[in-house]
Amino acid sequence: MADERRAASLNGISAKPCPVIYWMSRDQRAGDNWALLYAQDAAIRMKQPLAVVFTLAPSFLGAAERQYSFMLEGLALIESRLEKLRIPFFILPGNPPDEIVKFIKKHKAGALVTDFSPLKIHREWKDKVSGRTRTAFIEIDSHNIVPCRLASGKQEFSARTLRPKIHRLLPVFLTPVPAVKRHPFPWPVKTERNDFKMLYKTLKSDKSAGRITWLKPGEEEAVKVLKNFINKKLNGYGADRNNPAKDGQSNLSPYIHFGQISAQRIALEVQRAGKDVESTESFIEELIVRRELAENFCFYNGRCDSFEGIPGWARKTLDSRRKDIREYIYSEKQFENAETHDDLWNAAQREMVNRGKMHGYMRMYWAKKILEWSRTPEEAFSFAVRLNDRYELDGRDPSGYAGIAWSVGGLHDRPWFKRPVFGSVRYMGGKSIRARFNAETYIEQNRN
Ligand code: FAD
Ligand code: FO1
Repeated sequence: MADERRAASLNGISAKPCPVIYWMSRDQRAGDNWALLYAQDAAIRMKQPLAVVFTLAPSFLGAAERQYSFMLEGLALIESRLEKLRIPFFILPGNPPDEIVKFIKKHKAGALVTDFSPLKIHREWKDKVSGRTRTAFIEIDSHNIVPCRLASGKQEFSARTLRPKIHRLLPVFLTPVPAVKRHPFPWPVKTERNDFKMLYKTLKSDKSAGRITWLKPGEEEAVKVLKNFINKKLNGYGADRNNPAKDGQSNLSPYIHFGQISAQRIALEVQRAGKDVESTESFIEELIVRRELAENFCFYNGRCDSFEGIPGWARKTLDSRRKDIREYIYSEKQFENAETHDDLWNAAQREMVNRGKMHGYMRMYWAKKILEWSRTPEEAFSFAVRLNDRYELDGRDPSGYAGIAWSVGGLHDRPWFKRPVFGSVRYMGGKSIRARFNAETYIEQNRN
């Protein structure tokens, strides 16, 4: 059964008994998908066919070949899964709002269902669609365990303020997701399979940040990575997750970012496994509270991807430090080429460029040093966003924007002792971080 509590009507129009379309964007999976379930329920109730549409933008927030190929390979696998469920899957290249409007008009859709995203770009797409059609348009939060709108009605101050709100609602929302059925009302015309060769040709993505091969895309691979994490790493997560020289994290963020696995499924499997209590709690805190705090930030703060989005106190303290002498100043190119004086920072940058995924602990150090070694905090923020979004497989995500805003702009944090350049934004020093783990091993692992 669909879950009405996850739904928000985007135009107040009621569904009509005509075909139902699920416009998939962020939750790229056939299983554990509340938006697909909602669309199927509506279609079955009205005895109508159902189709899934993905609109493929030629460029998307600086995404490069590595992210597009991870996404398209995942979409190819969804096509096969949906085919077995008698649900056609159309991938339409072009400008997303234009393409979806043409599609719903052509097929005289009775309802358009889409997934939730807090990002401005998706909200702009949706506003354009709402303005151009009279078809019922419903958004379903299938990405968050506690739907973002219900978790809180405002931008939260910190994890401390969101945590109790999330935990209060977890027993209501952290439940197994029903399976999608074989659809009883077939699509009226026979559909061709998507031509992925042609689709690749429509992209204007940067080819120099090439494919990543150590992580394989898709729903099934995501489940394998989850199982491997539960069996081999979860017991040690509490101790190992902050050790960049160890492979102690789950590596699930690229799958979560593209929606190839749901956070809900991950949380349920991790809890069911009954592993070390402290490690399980620490993982759940990251997966649910920290991740959903980032969603809350981007949903209620339209400038989450820029310096303008940081809290007032941090802007003030950084403003007061504009004239401080920077011991080193690097250009974006020098950062990109890992040409700083700091071999630990360079190793982190190389890890991101070569593997498409920098260790979580190093991401904080990496962004804080960009602030320390840039001309202005605005420049630092935009360098960090551009590099993160170009090279990280999980980039272009609320968690990335919140992570950068935390590091550069004190978001969700409190004022610390005053220092040059940082003011009272929390500082991270090379010496103290090197003392926490075997930095030489990490540098060696990421030498080239
Ligand atoms: P695990 O430690 O196994 O955690 C499991 C899941 O919990 C993650 O997949 C993620 O969904 C969530 N999570 C963990 N840490 C955080 C966090 N600090 N904030 C929010 N959610 C978290 N995350 C992204 O998904 N995309 C990004 O582009 C991104 N950029 C970041 C940039 C900076 C400067 C910082 C400080 C953090 C960034 N993060 C980003 C957050 C975090 O570092 C990654 O989510 C994590 O390292 C992903 O690896 P994992 O899945 O192996 O993590
Ligand atoms: N979503 C779409 O609906 N269409 C796209 O063409 C598209 C491209 C894309 C490329 C890289 C990437 O990281 C994400 C991309 N997404 C696209 C969206 C994505 O699934 C997420 O919704 C957002 O990045 C928010 O997390």
